Amino acid sequence: MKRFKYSEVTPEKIYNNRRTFIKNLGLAAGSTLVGSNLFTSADASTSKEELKLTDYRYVTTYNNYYEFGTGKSDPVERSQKFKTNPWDIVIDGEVENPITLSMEEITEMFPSEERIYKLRCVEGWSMIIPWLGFPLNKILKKVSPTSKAKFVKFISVLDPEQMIGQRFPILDWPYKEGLRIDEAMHDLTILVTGLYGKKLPNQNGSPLRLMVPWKYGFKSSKALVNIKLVEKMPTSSWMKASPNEYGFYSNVNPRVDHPRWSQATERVIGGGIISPRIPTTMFNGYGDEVASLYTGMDLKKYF
Ligand SMILES: Nc1nc2c(c(=O)[nH]1)N[C@H]1C(S)=C(S)[C@@H](COP(=O)(O)O)O[C@H]1N2
Ligand SMILES: [Mo]
Repeated sequence: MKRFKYSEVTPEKIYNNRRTFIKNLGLAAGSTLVGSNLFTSADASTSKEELKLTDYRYVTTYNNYYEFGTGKSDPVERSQKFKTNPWDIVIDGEVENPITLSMEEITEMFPSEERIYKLRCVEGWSMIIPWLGFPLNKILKKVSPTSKAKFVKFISVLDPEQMIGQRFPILDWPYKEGLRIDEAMHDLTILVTGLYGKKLPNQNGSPLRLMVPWKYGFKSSKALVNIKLVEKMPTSSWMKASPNEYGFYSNVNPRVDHPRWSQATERVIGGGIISPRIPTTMFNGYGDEVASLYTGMDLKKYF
C-alpha cells in the first residue's frame, strides 16, 4: 500500500470507475489510492467526469468569497495581499475550556490529512477537490462542550480595510454559518488548511476554513476567526439575507429545489468545453454516512 501523491497521480490520471470512490477517499482520509482495490472493479454506470479531480487552475480561480466581491474571479484577483499571518482562532461559548489558538498551534496540534471531497455549490456547479485538513471534532473535543452546546456557530473574519466586499451591505458581515452539534462532530466535517498538497490559497479561505461535504458550499465558511458552541440555532448570513431561499440545514438535496432554480443536476467545473451536467445526488453522495443524522426529519421543511 502506497500513499497517494500528486506527483504520481495527476488529475488526468485519476479517473476512476467505482461509485464509492469519493466516499471511500473521504473516509479513508489521505490513504491508499495507488495500489488499492479502488481501481480494480469497473462500474460503467458512473461517468468519469463525476470522478475526475477538478484542475488546480479552476479550484483557485473560480471562487465564491463575497468579502472580495461577487464575481467568480474577484477572490483570486483581490485576495493575494490579504494578511493571514499572524492569525488566531477563538473556540469558546458553551465549553469547559475556552481557548485561543494561533494557526501555528493548530497546525502543530492537529496534523492535516488528505480528503477528496466534492464541493456542490447551491448555484448548481460542483468541483472535486483534494483538501488538506482535520476533523473539526478534534478541536471541539479539546474544549469540552457543555451539555448546553447544541449548535456550533462559525464566524469569519471582519476586516473591511482588507476586504473590499465588506464595505458594501451584500451580506450581514462578518460571514456567519452554523451546524448542529452532531453535524459538527461528524467525522466527515473538516477544518481545511490546504488543498492539492499545498497551503490553502487566500481565495479558498486561508488560513482556515470549514468543509462539510454533504451540504451546499456556502456552509463552508472561509477565514474563520471564531468557533462558538451555542445553545440556540444560529442564524447564518445567508438565512438572514434570504430566509426562504437558504435554510439552516442546507443539505444537498436534488428533490428540494431552490425557489429560483432546480437542484436536480449540477455542472461539473472544468469537465470540458461543453461543461457536462450530472445528476445531483442526495447528501452530495455522502448519504451512507450522514442520512442517519436526519432520521424522521422532513427535509423539505428543514431545508
Ligand atoms: N467567508 C466566506 N466563506 C464562504 C463564502 C463567502 O462568500 N465568504 N462563499 C461560500 C460558497 S457560496 C462556496 S460555493 C464556497 C466556495 O469555496 P471555494 O471557493 O474554495 O471553492 O465557499 C463558501 N464559503
Ligand atoms: Mo456556493
